[in-house]
Amino acid sequence: MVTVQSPQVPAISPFVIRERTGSISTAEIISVLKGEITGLHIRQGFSTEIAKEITARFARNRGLKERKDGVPGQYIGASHYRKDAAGYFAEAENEHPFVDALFGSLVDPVRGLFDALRRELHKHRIELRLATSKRGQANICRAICWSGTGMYALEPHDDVAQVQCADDLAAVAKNTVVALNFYPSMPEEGGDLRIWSHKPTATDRNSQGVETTGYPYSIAYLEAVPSHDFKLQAGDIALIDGGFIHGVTRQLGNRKRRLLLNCFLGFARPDLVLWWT
Ligand SMILES: O=C(O)CCC(=O)C(=O)O
Ligand SMILES: [Fe+2]
Repeated sequence: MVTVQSPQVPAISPFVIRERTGSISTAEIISVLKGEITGLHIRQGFSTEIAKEITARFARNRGLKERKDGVPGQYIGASHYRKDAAGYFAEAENEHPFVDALFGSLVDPVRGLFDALRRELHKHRIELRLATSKRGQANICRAICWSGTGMYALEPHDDVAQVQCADDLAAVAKNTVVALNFYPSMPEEGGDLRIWSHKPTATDRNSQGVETTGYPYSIAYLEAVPSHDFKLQAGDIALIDGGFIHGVTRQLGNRKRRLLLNCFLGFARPDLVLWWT
């Protein structure tokens, strides 16, 4: 008997989007960690002067390199994508000085947010710290310019599949994996962060052949799924539940590059939140 497998139809997962101008609050970050908010966009969330300084430091950083793992982009720092814990923490240790050089002596928004969130969680007896192993410690962020040339500068993906492979972080994958993004530089047009109303399961990933990577989902698979575009500007901050499929639309206009500072965080235990890249 021949069985014909029906194509997996993506289920719609309702999402909650919040967009506003101003300073980010730790209460909102905690709401994203708890899965109460799916996407949070804070316009003008950090100083454009600091944004310019980080962008200039990125361009002259000696640690800037091309990604060689099938995701087109240039970056500084370490990525756990397609790595086991040993490979990831070794890369993180190696890249640490280059990540530090992005900020120099600046009072930067990434460490600012990390410190404020650590103080707030501490009040609730929850520890926030960088993920660590015998081989080293995660960096506070990585800096990336995506360079895909098709419809997407970064193709649709989820951030959870990659974590399930990185031993120590696997506990976090059972909870909300939050992607935290700061945008020091944005093109005149395009480069939107698009999020689809679909949180894939392991079965969905298998049907798309992305069980260990979560990357890339085809445009056909997402065709009937509603989406939301975050229109970003330099100085904006965006947090999303990385379990929902998201991608970055093509950049239009060449005068300014699109630069992202990115990290991930999530509950490893009810009393521990880990932070990694
Ligand atoms: O560049 C962005 O806005 C999103 C980045 C992202 O999805 C990732 O680094 O996994
Ligand atoms: Fe992502």
